[in-house]
Amino acid sequence: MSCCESPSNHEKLNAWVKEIASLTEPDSIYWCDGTKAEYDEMVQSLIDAGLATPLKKRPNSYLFRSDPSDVARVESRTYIASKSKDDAGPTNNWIDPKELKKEMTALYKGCMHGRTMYVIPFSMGPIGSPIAKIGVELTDSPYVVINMHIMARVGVKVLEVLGAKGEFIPCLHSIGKPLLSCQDDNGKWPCAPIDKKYIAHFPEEKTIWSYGSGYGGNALLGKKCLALRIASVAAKSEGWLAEHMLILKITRESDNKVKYIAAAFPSACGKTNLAMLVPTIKGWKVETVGDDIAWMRPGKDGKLYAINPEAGFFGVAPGTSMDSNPNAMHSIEENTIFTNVALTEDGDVWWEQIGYDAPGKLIDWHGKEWVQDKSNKDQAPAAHGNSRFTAPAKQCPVIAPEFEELAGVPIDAILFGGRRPSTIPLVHQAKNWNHGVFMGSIVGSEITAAALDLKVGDVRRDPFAMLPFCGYHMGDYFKHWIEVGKKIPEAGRPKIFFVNWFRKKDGKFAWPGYGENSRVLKWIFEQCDGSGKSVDTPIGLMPDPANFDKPDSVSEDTLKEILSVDVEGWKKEIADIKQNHYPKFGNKLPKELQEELAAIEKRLG
Ligand code: GTP
Ligand code: SPV
Ligand code: MN
Repeated sequence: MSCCESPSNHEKLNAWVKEIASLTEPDSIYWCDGTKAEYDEMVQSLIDAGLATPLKKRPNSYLFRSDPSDVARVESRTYIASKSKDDAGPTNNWIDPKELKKEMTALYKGCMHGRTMYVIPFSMGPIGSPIAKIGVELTDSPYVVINMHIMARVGVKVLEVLGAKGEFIPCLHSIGKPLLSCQDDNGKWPCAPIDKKYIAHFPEEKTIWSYGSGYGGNALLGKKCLALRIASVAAKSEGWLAEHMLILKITRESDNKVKYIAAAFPSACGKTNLAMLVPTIKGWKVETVGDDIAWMRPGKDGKLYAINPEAGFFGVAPGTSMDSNPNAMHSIEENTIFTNVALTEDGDVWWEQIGYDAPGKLIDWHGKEWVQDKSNKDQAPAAHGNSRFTAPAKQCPVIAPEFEELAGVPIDAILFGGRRPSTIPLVHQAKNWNHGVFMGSIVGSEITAAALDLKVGDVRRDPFAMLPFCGYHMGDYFKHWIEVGKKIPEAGRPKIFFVNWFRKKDGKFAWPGYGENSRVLKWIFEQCDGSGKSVDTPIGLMPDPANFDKPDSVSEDTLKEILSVDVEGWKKEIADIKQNHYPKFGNKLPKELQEELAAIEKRLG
């Protein structure tokens, strides 16, 4: 593999590739064609370099172990470098773009010594879809290339659609570890230390510069950087929504009626699981359209249409089992990349809560021998908390045919949620669109291992599950949601709900979650259908516990508790929003949200 010649006649693209090559000084340039042969060749070079371990038990699947400094997104090193600080808003890190470019250019200088620079043309969204966007990632990481093969549509077809003049989003990436002559990586994951990592976005130029990390959203630039941070800026000016949402299709088999649901939960809070859910109640079917990102646009028929811009799943491994998520387990049987999970002696993967004990001695995510000790509650986990699988979406047994639908699917319901041990009930429904926007704006959740530099377990506000992903001022983002609602006629406007699978009672989850969440989806379906029954409460509409389809494992008392309004808890919630959350947005906080806050405060008495 060494096709240095550009296969593209796009002058701007070719000039940019040349410019970056002369800055970063790679040994060679390679234009990716997206073929299986290319994938296999790249994997072989990673095996030869001691960075990938083939898994005997899973065809065409490989294990990678990253550096301990490079296991998740790093929010403190993620920047929105808009010209004005105010455009980035109070929730983003901001640096003046000129200053940041100067700083990063110095780091990029010669940073690809001893490496190949790969040119990855990719499409977010089905190739040729009017909603899709094209990006080109330049990277010195073959691990990134193979992941991008799975997560996006990559290759020559994209260059064909791009043509000579098409628009593309330049995405520059380096792991930030140049090699001196005769050096190699010695089988160690190459990256830069944390204080040299940068995940930078230039929203006015629609450009992404990432340096120093090879992991997940820091490095697979089509995902959080392009499809959320940069896309959210484009969406604001073009009248659509780029969201951290799964998309699912639910069918009531008795009459084959279908609803499409989009749901925003913060990182590692259950999107992949809900998207692939196997209902525990008879007569219902759930299929997956997407598990992490949704792009939604008002359609000509007055409905809101959503596509999943991705082509694969970059899913959380721990907690995934045949019990909790069999469809994910089937999706990762072959052609899958695993990162930071544990390795078994017979060449398979293992992680915490995979559903069975560790089969003998393992190699943990640090590369060290690990023997399970169930008597030691403090034993360090064998798989990192943010260890992940990368698998093609088409391998999911319940992938919906609409996954490839160029126009997307019409959304009936939008859900917000997070990990809230108290206060927030199992489910409640917004009275109208603006009340729903209020719900999105107050989402809070316990922090998970999906970000490296935050304290796991602390509850923080994560509006719309977009706190780390909104590319502009969050107050303007709230306003944009209100405006989009106005563009959709009432009849087509999705209904908005707030769910919480994570309420705790006596230190344990009060609700069984996973497949049992189908009972909540059924209520939501019926609310959208007009056939549902609900009670009006100060916080919104809720099911009556007396006629809610309850699982046997939940007592009537517990159900009542999680389906009632905790008035005192909500008063504290409202006080916190008033004193600590909403003031952050200053005069950019839409008056509609102030009004919703005042109204709920009044209703609570
Ligand atoms: P990102 O990929 O980081 O955006 O995460 P995600 O929102 O897709 O989260 P995912 O579905 O991968 O779930 C993360 C963790 O939450 C896993 O360990 C799951 O087992 C666990 N989880 C998911 N759904 C439920 C649920 O309904 N109840 C409980 N208790 N845990 C759940
Ligand atoms: C998340 O953190 O929400 C993820 C994983 O989906 S990453 O792609 O690394 O951002
Ligand atoms: Mn995510």
